[in-house]
Formats: sequence, C-alpha cells, structure tokens
Amino acid sequence: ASEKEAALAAVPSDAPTIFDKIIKKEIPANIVFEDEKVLAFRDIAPQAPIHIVIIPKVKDGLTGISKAEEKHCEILGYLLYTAKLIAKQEGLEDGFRLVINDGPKGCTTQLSGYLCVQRVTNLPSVDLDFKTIFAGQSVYYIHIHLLGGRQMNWPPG
Ligand code: DGP
Repeated sequence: ASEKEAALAAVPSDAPTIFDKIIKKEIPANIVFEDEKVLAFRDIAPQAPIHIVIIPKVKDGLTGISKAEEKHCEILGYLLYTAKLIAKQEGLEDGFRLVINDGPKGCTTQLSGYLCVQRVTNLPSVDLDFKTIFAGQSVYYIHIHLLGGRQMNWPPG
C-alpha cells in the first residue's frame, strides 16, 4: 500500500494512538493535571492561548464519544468535572470552551489531523493531497479539548 493508503487505513481504529503513548510516558507531553483516572496536557497545535487535551487513563473502547456506552458514564462525567478543575487552575474565570470532536466530520484542523496521522503511523512524509483528504477527529482516543484565554466565536465552524 502507498503511504497515503497506509495512513488512511490507520484511522479510525482501536489501535494505540499518540495519546496511549503519552499515557505510557513513551513520548513527552506538557502535563498540567494528572490523577489516577485522568491525564491532561497542552495541545501540540494550540487553537487558543490555553488549549488543553483531557483524556481518561483507561480507554476502555472509547475511541470517540460515539462509542460511549452506559458503563462509561462515570468516567465521562469525571472528565467534565476535571475540565472544570483545570479551567480554574489555568485562571479561566471569565469563561472557556469544551469541545469533543467525533469522526471524519467532527474535525479540528486538517493540519493537526495530518500531523497526528503522520506521527501515529511513523510515516516519513504524507503528500499535500492527503492533507486535503484528511479532515476529521485526528486521534481515536476519547478526549475533551479545553480552550480559553480569548473570546470564543459562534458558530465554531
Ligand atoms: P481531534 O482528534 O481532532 O479532536 O484533535 C486531537 C488533538 O490532539 C489536536 O488538537 C492535536 C493534538 N495532538 C496530536 N498529537 C499530539 C501530541 O503528540 N502531543 C500533544 N500534546 N497533542 C497532540
């Protein structure tokens, strides 16, 4: 398969993602909060002065919110509660935004998707054409984006 096909085949799936590697401390991250259930770190491609990614330490099949089952309610609630704690820790008294992207149409940016796939698959390069094809949830490990430090816009785009 070509590099492009390999990268496309890599997502979405339950395969280890870059966030699995961050949890195992196999790759570094700027961690801002950690307890026994949750890890939070600064986003590598920040979309606001404060942009933090919050993830559960155990994925338990939650590649995205669309995979949620009743058994996940407790950890999902805890993730939201943690987001509030981190917002306070970061001084976001005037407001902030929480975002969960899901699936190919719930995208962040094409560029961050491109970068993530490239890193996850260890591909040396992916061509420009692929960049325009890939525009979706880029890391298939459930996560909440915490954004703040500027006025948010609506609709979010
Ligand atoms: P999304 O799956 O589209 O909701 O966004 C995933 C986010 O993860 C995106 O904003 C970029 C971020 N990200 C991807 N790889 C890394 C990484 O290696 N380190 C950090 N800190 N963030 C990453």
